[in-house]
Amino acid sequence: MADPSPLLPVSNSLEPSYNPVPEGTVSAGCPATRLRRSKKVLIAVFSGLLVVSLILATINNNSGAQHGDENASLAASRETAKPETLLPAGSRGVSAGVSEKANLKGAGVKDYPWNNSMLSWQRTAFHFQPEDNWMNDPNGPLYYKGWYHFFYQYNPNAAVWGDIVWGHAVSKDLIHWLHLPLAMVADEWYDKNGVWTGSATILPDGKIVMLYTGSTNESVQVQNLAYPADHNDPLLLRWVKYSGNPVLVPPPGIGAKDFRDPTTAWKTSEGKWRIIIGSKINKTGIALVYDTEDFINYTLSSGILHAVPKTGMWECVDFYPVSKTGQNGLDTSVNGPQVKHVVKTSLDDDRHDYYAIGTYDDKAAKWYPDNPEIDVGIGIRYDYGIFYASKTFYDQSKGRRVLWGWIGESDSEVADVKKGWASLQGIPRTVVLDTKTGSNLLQWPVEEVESLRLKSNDFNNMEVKAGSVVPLELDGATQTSFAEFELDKKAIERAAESNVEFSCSNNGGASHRGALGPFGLLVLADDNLSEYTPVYFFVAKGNNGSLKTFFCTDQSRSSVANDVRKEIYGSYVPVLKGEKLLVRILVDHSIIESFAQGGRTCITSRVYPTRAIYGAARLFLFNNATEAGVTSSLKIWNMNSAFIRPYSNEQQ
Ligand code: DQQ
Repeated sequence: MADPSPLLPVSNSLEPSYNPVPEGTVSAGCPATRLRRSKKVLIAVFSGLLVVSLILATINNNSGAQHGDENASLAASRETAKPETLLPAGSRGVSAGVSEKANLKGAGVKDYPWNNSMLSWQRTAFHFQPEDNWMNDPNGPLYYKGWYHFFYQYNPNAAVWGDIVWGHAVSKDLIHWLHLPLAMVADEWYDKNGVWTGSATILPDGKIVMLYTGSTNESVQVQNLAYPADHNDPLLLRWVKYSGNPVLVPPPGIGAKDFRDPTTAWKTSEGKWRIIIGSKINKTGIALVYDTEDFINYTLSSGILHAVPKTGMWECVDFYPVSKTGQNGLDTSVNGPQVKHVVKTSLDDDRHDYYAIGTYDDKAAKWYPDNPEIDVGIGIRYDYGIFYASKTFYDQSKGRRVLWGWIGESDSEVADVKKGWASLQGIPRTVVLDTKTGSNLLQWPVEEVESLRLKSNDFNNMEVKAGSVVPLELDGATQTSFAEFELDKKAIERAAESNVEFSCSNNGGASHRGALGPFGLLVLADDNLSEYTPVYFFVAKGNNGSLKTFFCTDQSRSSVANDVRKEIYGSYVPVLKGEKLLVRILVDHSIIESFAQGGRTCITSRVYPTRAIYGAARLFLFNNATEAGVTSSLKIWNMNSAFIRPYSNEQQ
């Protein structure tokens, strides 16, 4: 057992509102303890009132935030098609204080007779997955002594959420992974009901501290400290939980199940460390701020970093600087006039990740959105498909900020259990500010994924007439492709005002025809087009001649199976003067990740075809516009598989 003593000097801690009951403790306690406690509870209640009133004051100040201007930004079409057949499973996660997979139960949905060959095809070739069972949020990603470390929420016992511990894997390049033993299991009263999400901070001396949420034996959400048992071990195999855990309990006024997912810490101008933790008060989502010098004792800041009414519980908050000028990533503590700060929240209520760009006031411990109309949780999303509980880290080896996101399943839980696994991680993405628009981020698959490229096929200036489908002759379905599209300029000029009210999810998908769209690619299609997933653009024209471009994915015909979700989603994508329409797509069996205009708008889908699989999966260009022809050039690569397997000593 490694040294469980504090990492850093100890000071007096603040009195919590929650008196933890370690397992085996008789809650009646001795009279002396009770007396001492009741005094402290009074103090806690008083300071609780203070904290709550400060928080409410901040919330009132923020309450002017409204939904975004439909015409002004990426947020223009916040779209979440909610198929009527979706009913929440409502059992394990909800009672523990987190949501879980929406499941296709009820409403007469019958299980499709999936066979082994179909289910085996769904497993991916170059996306990170554990060997089996359930995975959810990315946790504590970091780069240390030549290895990328990836921890993740993992159920070692089943392909559904529950019994959550920390899985662990390492990689030299973020693509090929070696599975290591579990990093942390639920073996203490303060994480008995789950070792939940957390983040890593690398201290100036190179040491690592990990803060994570524990769901206690009483399902109270507390924050715990852990650190590597041996900092000389590049694989960071053994983790020690601090003997004084928990280091934080829900403060007064905050629900016992509304206090989770600590961020990576950053330095304040006073030289302290600062973290934020997601929570809510009534329906207002908030990020609580704590300062610490030693990761053991914390001061709750006088208020909150930020709050947005009607957004509900904020899970997995993230906070980081982006450069206003360069394309490099920034370490979390960087501040100054050359940076903007991003706040991201994962909204428990709709299970999507929203971000906003704004200004951070270090002294006041506050953050203000550049545009309150597209504040966090009511504006722009990282991804308009399936993408949740994401987390960034600063990769000091390449000077970039890398984003990990959990990609859940959209099939039935019955099918997940049958195939023995559920969930993927998206290909890690670099994130930078889009300095051309200044109002959105650019997300792009890390360059290392390009090392998997095999044979490429080029198609130049393909004419795709209005109302046509053009097959692309390729072999092998696991692909990555770049495609650019140019609409016929004369047709654009000719077209009358069209589809000004367009939104991806409310316009009938790729089969709905407008003057200037939809056009794009049919991915994972079979020869007879009985199954296909369109990834496409749609251009709407205003009466003043202005064009507005949308980027969408339509899963309504992705599978003949009935027990999978078949949503149509997407959003507005900014297209600047002189830019062609560009899309990059990564197809890896049951996942399609699409990036429009260099990563301004991204969509990740999970699809479960029954026919368009293995050698039968094909790719088509399509143009379903009524007026405009399209010219398209494409570069398509077959992709190799990544090595993702258990670590063995020979690899050392
Ligand atoms: N998943 C974790 C929580 C987090 C949620 C539990 C988000 O810490 O809030 O598995 O998916």
